[in-house]
Amino acid sequence: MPSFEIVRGDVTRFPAEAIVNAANRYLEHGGGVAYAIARAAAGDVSEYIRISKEAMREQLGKDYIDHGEVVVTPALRLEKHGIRWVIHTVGPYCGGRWDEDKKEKLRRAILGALKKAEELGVKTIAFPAISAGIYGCPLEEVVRTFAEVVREFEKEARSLERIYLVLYSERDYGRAVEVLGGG
Ligand code: AR6
Repeated sequence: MPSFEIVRGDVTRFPAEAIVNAANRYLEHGGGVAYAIARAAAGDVSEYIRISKEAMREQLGKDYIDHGEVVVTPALRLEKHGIRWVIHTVGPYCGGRWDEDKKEKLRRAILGALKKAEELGVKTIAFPAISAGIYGCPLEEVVRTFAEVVREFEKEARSLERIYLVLYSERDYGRAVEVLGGG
């Protein structure tokens, strides 16, 4: 069964075979962790947007992603950290609110990325706190949902050995550890 660990760090340089991007449905990596990943991977953000949109057309046959669907792009320059793939997934927009519908959308976004990681046969995957930034979902609820989905997924896991939730700020890291009762 894979372990679930909460760590403080920068997902663009986290040594996991697959990292997850908190994307929007058009893969326009305009801000937040999406922009950081695109810039670190390709140097030029618009180039990584082009690569992402092309991958989306090939993999999904359309030009947008629904919650639960994912698109995979190569890690390019991130390979120097041992990263092989970027898995793009789309969490809910909350704007400070939280309810069952948002939770279900986040659940699907996380699960979609975990399933794709299994398909890719990777051992390690690192997630940012999807939807807890620009999309305004409460961090505590996001962390709680991660823990639940990972627990639910554990039985299905074959190749995955370690699942990381990477918190960017010390403060968010502290809050996340507290949610899970001391980490
Ligand atoms: N490593 C790890 N976590 C990070 C990093 C990093 N380098 N940079 C930011 N975070 P956000 P969302 C954290 O806003 O809420 C984009 O424009 C950040 O502190 O990146 O899902 C997309 O294109 C926060 O906790 O994603 C979408 O339009 C978490 O990552 C929209 O933002 C997620 O914050 C998606 O919004």
